[in-house]
Amino acid sequence: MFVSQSLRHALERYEAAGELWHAAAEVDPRFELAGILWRLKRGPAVLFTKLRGSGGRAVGNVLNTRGKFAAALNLPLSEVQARVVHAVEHPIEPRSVQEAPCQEVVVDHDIDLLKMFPIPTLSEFDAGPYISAGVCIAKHPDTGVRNVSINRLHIQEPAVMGTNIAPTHLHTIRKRCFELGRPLELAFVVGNHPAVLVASQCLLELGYDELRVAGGIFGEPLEVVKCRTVDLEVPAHAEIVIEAVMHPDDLAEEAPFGEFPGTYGGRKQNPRLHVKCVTHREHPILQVVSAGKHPEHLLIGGIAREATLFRDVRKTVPGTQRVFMSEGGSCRFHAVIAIKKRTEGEGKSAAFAAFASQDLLKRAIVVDEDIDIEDPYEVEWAIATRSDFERDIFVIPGAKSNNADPMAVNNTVAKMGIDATKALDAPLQRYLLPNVPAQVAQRVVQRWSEYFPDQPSPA
Ligand SMILES: Cc1cc2nc3c(=O)[nH]c(=O)nc-3n(C[C@H](O)[C@H](O)[C@H](O)COP(=O)(O)O)c2cc1C
Ligand SMILES: [Mn+2]
Repeated sequence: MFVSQSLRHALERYEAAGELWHAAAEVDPRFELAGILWRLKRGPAVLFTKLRGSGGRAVGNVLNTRGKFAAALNLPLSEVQARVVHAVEHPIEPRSVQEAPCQEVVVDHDIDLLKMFPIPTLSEFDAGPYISAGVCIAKHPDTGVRNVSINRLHIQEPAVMGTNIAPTHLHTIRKRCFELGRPLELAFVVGNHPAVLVASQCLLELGYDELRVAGGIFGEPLEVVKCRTVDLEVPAHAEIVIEAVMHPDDLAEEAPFGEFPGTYGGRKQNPRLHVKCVTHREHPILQVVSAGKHPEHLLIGGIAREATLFRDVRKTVPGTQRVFMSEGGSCRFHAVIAIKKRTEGEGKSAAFAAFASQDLLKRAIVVDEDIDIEDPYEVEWAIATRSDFERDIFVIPGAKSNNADPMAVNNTVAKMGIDATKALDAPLQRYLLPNVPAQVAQRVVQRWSEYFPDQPSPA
């Protein structure tokens, strides 16, 4: 199965599935574009070709549903988690190419980002226009190993951007560069295949090049090309690459910005970036990830975080079947974990392993494999019928979190585990699900049109 590595290829697949709409009227990148993406928050991707101001093209809602990720990879939805877990465990080294679509056009003077691209303003109280889907490529100065993240970009001057760096690998890399007295070179890659976005969000150790996960997801090396003015390589099939440099003590006011927990991040003194060069495809498409609790931002991180969560919990509980991070928990704070329990206590072990795997995770519900973990009704039912609230719920106060959680104090927060697995020593009939015998249920389905000839069969 061949999946091309470009955003455009993913859009072609969406188009064929009726999952790409084209906005026919002129749209203002200031709020109006985001308003449309909010209204279609669980709907199709939208391509904007008539944008007020700079003109140019933009696309949003590329990864606002799990089904889109599956479609972009030509995979059934049920196989997506296993594919990303496999990619994390069997990453593939990128392959360098000499010529790349992302460098069809090279602009290294008179750069004015707002004139070049239809950069949107997303939320009412945002500090200004932001590039929200920029995949940030950096290199550790000691090891030369690449690091990949997504960092928002506030357009502050024609060729100056502000960004925000949480306590991530990028933060460590920046600090180390400045200790060595060197500027930090960065490339921001905008307009990526969904696999590259998901790879960028995998929680792996410092020194693990996340672009290798993109190769693992594709099943072949991701093609990369050398940047023109910085010593970095970037995905060759991207739409736009912004090559930039950061200097020590060069800070400016950045934010507010609508953030993923559905809160505004307050104004801060944050690093500035000086743009050296912009390269792009002909007629580039600016990718927009909606911010502030929109499912797209949540899912990009959620799909990636589920993969490493699954891997880590399975190390402790080998019977781990599946994990799910719900949008209600911002795809960061809450997880449901299905296990095939072998020994008593494994429900709690799974929750411990989950908390150890991810700082931001603060509620882990562990259920048996018969529960559909994506269905909140089923999960609630498991808690109601299989947990004793004195014995099976535990709270760990003051555990490690980080400041992306609006409830964190000194980067700590309380974590709650709920073991909603069946007791292994309980008599079997306690968990027997009342229903008609299986053969009768089957016969009812077969005879349905005899009972109700004029009615459609229920799903
Ligand atoms: C759409 C989107 C925007 C993000 N913006 C930021 C940001 O501005 N600053 C930040 O520190 N993390 C941001 N993140 C989260 C980081 O990209 C993520 O934590 C990443 O795994 C960090 O990688 P690293 O530890 O390898 O540097 C964003 C994530 C997404 C999906
Ligand atoms: Mn990293």
